[in-house]
Amino acid sequence: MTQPLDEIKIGGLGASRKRVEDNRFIRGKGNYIDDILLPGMLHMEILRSPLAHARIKAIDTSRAWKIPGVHLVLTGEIMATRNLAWMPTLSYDTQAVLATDKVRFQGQEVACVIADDPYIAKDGCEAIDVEYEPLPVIVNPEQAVAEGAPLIRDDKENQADNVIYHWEVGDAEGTERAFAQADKISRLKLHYPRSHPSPIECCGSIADFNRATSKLTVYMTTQAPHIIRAAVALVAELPEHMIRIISPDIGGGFGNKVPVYPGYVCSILASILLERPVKWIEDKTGNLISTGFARDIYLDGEVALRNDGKILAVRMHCDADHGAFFSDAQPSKFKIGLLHSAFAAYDIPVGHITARGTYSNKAPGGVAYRCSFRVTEAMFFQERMIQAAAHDLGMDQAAFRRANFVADDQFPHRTPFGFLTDSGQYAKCLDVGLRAVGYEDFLKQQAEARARGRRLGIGISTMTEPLGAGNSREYDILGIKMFDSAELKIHMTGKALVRTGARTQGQGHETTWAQIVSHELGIPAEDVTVEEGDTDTAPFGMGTYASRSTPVAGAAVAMVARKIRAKARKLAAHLLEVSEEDVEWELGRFYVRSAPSRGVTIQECAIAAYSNMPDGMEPGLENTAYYDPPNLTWPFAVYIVTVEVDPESGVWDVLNMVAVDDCGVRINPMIVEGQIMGGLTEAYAMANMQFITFDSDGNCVGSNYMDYMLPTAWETPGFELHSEVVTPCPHHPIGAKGIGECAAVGGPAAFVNAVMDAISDTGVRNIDMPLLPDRVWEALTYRRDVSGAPPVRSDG
Ligand code: MCN
Ligand code: CUN
Repeated sequence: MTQPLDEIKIGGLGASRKRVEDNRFIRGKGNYIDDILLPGMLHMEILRSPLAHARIKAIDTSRAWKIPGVHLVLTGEIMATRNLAWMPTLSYDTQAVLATDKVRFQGQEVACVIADDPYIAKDGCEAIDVEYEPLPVIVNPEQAVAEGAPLIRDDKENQADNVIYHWEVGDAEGTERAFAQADKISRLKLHYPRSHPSPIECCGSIADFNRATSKLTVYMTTQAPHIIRAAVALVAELPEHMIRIISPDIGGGFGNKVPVYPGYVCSILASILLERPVKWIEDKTGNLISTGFARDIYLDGEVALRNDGKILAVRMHCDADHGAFFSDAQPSKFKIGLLHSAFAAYDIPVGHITARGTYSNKAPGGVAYRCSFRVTEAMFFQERMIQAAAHDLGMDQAAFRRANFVADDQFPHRTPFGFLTDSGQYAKCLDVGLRAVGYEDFLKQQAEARARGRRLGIGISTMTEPLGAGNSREYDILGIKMFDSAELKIHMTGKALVRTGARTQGQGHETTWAQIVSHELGIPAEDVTVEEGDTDTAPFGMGTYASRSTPVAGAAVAMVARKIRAKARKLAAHLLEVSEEDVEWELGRFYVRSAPSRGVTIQECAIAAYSNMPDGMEPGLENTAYYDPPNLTWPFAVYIVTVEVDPESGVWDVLNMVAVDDCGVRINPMIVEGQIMGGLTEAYAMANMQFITFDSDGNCVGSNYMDYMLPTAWETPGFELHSEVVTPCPHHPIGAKGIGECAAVGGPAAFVNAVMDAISDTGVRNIDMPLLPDRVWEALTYRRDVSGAPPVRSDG
């Protein structure tokens, strides 16, 4: 008898396998975009606008052209001759590639210089003379809709004001009726500030157009190479087989590398014009002031309550500031993304959400920074409103949540805003968290400390996130449905190559996809190579964002492995000289049901596929599977934070943080924990220190790492992670749900709620993030809410 394979030992499902990609990263052998050198390559730099809103009177490039080593100076005027001064956005708006008429935000791309090296190109930018006529500036929605506000998008026909859309969902009348019957109405107004993904590697591209073959190859920092290829094909009217997008190693994406940026487009046109490779590498300030930001959204929310703690209805109005162009890279038909996933974990009979999007003189963006398209805002609003409601009712915040959660036997559950959540054990997660943090004890300590003038606080946040966009009935990008595919080739030696259309940016796909193959076929994970990111070799896929890789591409990997197993079974029957019905499968091996010791391994089937196949069978052992997810996956988490606030300085310290994440079956528990740690770190940073805002002239405050801080291990508190709650996803082939963003989505409210709890006796209802010491101090000292909405004073 052969020993059954130990799945953990071969690196299958549940193995905390070390990340194979780290082997090259920690040796400095990664292949990032700036590592790539092509023969004859030129370098591009971008001239950006110093002003937030101004008419361009004249651009004089003559001095730049004269600099030795300058090959090309691109302006909007030249782009316009190719119909490329403007480009369409994924949200059906238009965005300037290089400004022609006006600049509409500080940092907007005005011209590009292509030269022998980046320094000459930079000198070239400085030699361009632009004459601006300043215009009044808008930095928030209130200013955008004010009487007499300057019209930002005067380039658009039929755009008479600065409003992009009005949107609503839910039942307005039913909500009204429920509010009329409420014992109490709890109201909260706040601003979720602009935040920035800020990956360590900035954006960049190398365009390489070959006149002889007419083929355009672009190396690009993109999370979604196939979508970029489709967009280039549509915009440049080039056939797809003449375009190759390669996304090399990516130094962090976090949503920043989903949108299409002017730099990409300009490097492509420059390469076509010059017939040489053109490299563009963005600098850190360029990244912070001009690329896709996140959030910047205002909430006016109300909860209708019964005295016994039951939530009767919720009502929310949200004002979203999108910046100068509506360029949200999100695939839903909903203008405000998945904001209406709010309250999905709570059993709420009725609700109504209205939203308004407006333009402002700020860089475009809004949806992306570790979020499933505004889920971060949705969960933040939800958990801040829940805490305020519990406080207003005088109820314990944990008990209030438990009383309103969707119960385990209520799934699939239809939310008042139309989502269908799939599964979960919400109360159990909460209980695990409360026990871990020592809830009852902490409440006692808090009361004792308060009596001695010390301010302790405890904050709870929960989140459920719709991950895995999305089923083809409801999601598309430019009409392209959101399925993904995986291709699996088993070599004759039994080693394998798997490719998907996702693109890892640090999440570890090279490690985890191999584990799925290992789980399905019993091939050791170390025998499976994973490739992603090259549209010439990878099968079609919609890319990596919204933690959709495991839900969609990962599912496709499982499905293609099953196709391979089905063929291998036929080979096994042939080798064992029995009929297929008599063949049984155990991990890595087929055997004869009546004689279990007679069997063949998957590796023996692989060689047979090339050397000894039954009559009539096509040789080879490879296949492709497309996966159209039936629903989104809905992970759940509870985050609990305890803090101490120093009333003298407003400084707050985290005493303890507990995280209970249920993302279904964990493929690689260590990688999942890494994702949660990273997300909590970012959540802490958003709540505590990341400050990027604007003064009344539209100057970006926070355009560098002195102001916009990245937390290091020094600032970051420790986190205690819990993995004991596992609710397998009912519709995913291996029961996995996404995890990549959960902690960043649910984390911020836990920190803010903790600080608010510590000062709950002051009557202060809200301090906007980041909870900088001066804001907390102001709230404590003057007993008033502190808004973080721009404009800020720029004189310090
Ligand atoms: N995983 C697992 N078991 C599960 C779920 C996931 O082992 N039940 C593993 C996956 O196999 C994968 C990783 O965890 O290796 C993340 O998987 P998933 O939740 O599917 O998320 P994606 O791979 O689609 O990653 C996207 C997500 C997003 S949208 C942002 S933003 C973000 C995030 O990932 N950006 C990141 N985490 C990041 N981590 C790093 N290091 N860098 C980024 O840019
Ligand atoms: Cu919203 S950031 Mo991730 O989806 O790439």
